[in-house]
Amino acid sequence: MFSRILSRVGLLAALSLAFIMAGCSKEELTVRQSTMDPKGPVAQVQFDVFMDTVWLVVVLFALVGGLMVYAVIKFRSRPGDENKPAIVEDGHGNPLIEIGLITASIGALVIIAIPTLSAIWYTDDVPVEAIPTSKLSVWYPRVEGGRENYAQTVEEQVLEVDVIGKQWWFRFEYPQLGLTNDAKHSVPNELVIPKGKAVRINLRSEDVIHSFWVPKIAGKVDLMPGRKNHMWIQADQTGHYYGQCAEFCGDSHAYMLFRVEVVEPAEFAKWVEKQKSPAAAVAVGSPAEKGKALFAAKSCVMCHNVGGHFGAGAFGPDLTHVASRKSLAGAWLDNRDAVKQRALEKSTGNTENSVPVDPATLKANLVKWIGSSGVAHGADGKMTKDVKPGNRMHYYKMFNVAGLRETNQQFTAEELDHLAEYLLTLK
Ligand code: HEC
Ligand SMILES: [Cu+2]
Repeated sequence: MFSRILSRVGLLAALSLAFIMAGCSKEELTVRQSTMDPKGPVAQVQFDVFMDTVWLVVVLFALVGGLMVYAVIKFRSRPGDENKPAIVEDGHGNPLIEIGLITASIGALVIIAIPTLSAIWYTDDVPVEAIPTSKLSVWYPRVEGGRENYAQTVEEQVLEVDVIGKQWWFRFEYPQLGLTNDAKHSVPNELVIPKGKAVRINLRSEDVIHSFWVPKIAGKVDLMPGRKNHMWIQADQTGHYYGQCAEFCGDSHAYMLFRVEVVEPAEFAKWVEKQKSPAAAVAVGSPAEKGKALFAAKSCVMCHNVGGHFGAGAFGPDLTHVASRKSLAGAWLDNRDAVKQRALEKSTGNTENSVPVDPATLKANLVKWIGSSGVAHGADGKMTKDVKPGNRMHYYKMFNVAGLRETNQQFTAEELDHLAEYLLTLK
């Protein structure tokens, strides 16, 4: 009887273990947001802390579980035990074992605390080791100096990025490079960084608490209203990485994603220049020209900046280069061909490989987004379903800005097409 139960328990344990291990297969490690697949030093340190803890806990589990199994088998009831008293008399215990166990528990906590605290310390700001004082930097001249000149060195050799959280999208600014919202050159939803370069991330929020998390590169630090937080990241392989707001922040929190595009340093320099270039002129008489007129007439211009065309808007994402980005609306809408993307990921076994923007998908996304964001009413007069519930485009439930509150815009299919055609020219 006993051995039958034991063998069943054993079978169940083996099956569960098989299921758990299936989740750790190499194939599954290539999922887009996996903390088990670190691609930079910060993610690596965080992963190491996790694994240190796992191994320690495995040892503890084996010890405690082993003792328990031993006791269960050794002291099980045997034939002839009937005459013994049912309840064994309590002893006083063994002070040596008690003190030993308390000391061992404290020891285990200390062992976990050492890598944990040093990892927290490491994540907090760019360490001296990550600053390439010995190498000629692509953007900044060589700076001598170790820890003494740390502050100055950081300023000159580390790329600074301000990350601003908004409901429900991220805005990225590069103050050293002149890419800021004030200068009308901010970058929504896609953080572009050069490979192998330490990047200091300054985190702020313009409304509620959000959190910055790119599982393969680093995470997570909160963006707090009225407070400046910071961390640093570095990515050692080029590619397209997937990030996510990791702190509940309202209706569309689940749709508040972002991307990190890691590129070669030379490509990064080109990208910076491109961000500063204004939008091209639209062809006279084209659908895009009609769309441009609608952009001014339908209040889009109040919230969105389009460099060289419209400069008043600062509240919504900068649209000057919207057609060059692989995602839209807090990276919730993907502008790539989903089938081709999946095929590429499968064939290369790497989710960081990316196909380029697909103009047809981008256009469909633009029409869908503009036509559903609290603005369009169907033929029956009912509001169409939001792509992102409660989003701050057009309807202002939260900020009562005169003239903007519930603008109740309506668009015909043709108008949506023209607006999309215009935005498609903003490469
Ligand atoms: C009241 C301010 C406001 C107005 C007016 C407005 N938008 Fe927006 N727009 C936003 C906000 C905020 C977002 C970001 C929404 C999100 O991702 O949650 C956004 C996002 C977008 C995006 C996606 C940008 C990206 O890179 O993710 C496009 C495209 C866009 N708006 C186009 C338009 C057009 C076209 C109009 C006019 C018909 C318009 N917007 C009017 C505030 C506004
Ligand atoms: Cu958020």
